[in-house]
Amino acid sequence: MTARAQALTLYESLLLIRRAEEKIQAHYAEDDMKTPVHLYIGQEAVAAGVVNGLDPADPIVGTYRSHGIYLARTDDPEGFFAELYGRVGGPAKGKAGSMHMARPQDGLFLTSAVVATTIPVALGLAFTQQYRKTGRSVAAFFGDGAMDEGVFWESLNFACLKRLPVLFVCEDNGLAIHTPSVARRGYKSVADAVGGFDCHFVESESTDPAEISDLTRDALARQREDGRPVFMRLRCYRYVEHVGPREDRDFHLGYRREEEFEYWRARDPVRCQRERLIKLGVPEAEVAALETKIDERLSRCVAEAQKAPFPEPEELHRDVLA
Ligand SMILES: Cc1ncc(C[n+]2csc(CCOP(=O)(O)OP(=O)(O)O)c2C)c(N)n1
Ligand SMILES: [Mg+2]
Repeated sequence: MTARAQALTLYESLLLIRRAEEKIQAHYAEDDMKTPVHLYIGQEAVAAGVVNGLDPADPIVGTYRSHGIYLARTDDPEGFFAELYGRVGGPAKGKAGSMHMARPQDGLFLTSAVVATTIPVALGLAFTQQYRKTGRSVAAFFGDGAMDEGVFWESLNFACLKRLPVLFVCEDNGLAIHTPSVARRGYKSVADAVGGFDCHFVESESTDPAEISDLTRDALARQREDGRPVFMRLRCYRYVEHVGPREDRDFHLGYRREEEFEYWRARDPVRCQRERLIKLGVPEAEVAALETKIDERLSRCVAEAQKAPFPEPEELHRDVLA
């Protein structure tokens, strides 16, 4: 793929995530989306970059803040909005909502509201890849808050011990709800703490999805060479409140400072990628046409979801494993 085509693909991926979430912000107050929403606005380069760097067949697990990986992996905003509106066309037939978006046929196996719980599941998926010699690696996305859970460290330990093909992707926005990481960590640095384990360690605060994609690809190549798992600490910043659609920033709560937001917003992934396209010589009209295409597609997704049927009452007990 040429640099130009790659830049366009990544811009489309970033913009689909950003604009889909802006649609949520625009419609949430109508109270038809019966689901909590943990928006990803500001962090898009992580999902777009890592998913681009993975092989499309590499399995993925994520958290309740997984709109980005869902859209980047599936390119299915139709199902995405159906799920948010609780309609049958959603990947879980409208029974999961925002926090449990998954589409196993695209390799997105599981996301969950319970912090860190999908990480050991990623190890199970990775063991399957190792046992069946598929050559695939499993990406486990989680927030920095998941590193406060014992199961994270057990999983890292076991993956290193057994050389499981896992890519630990820590989406480090420095916050767990309203608690900054400095108030939660008893270790000096993530690099030191994770550096003691027998894995590859990658750290970045890039908001350039191409750079993150390259880091992912390189790390996977090293992992496939010697079998050691990879830990990627990808710094990022969430622009809006922890949960909910409100556009106004929550600096008045006092748990984070506006200067941090300004620092990150100066490197906003979507705006910077647009600037890169123009520098690469993509005509303004071509970029604008792409933006219109995405906006129109998303408007259709919302309109279709709003009038789609709800699941039948019998569905309540279907797909339930307990
Ligand atoms: C096991 C568990 N403990 C506590 C919570 C409550 N909780 C919800 S979100 C959250 C913070 C997680 O922060 P992080 O993992 O950094 O993800 P982010 O919201 O920053 O993406 C917590 C503690 C939970 N959902 N699950
Ligand atoms: Mg966090």
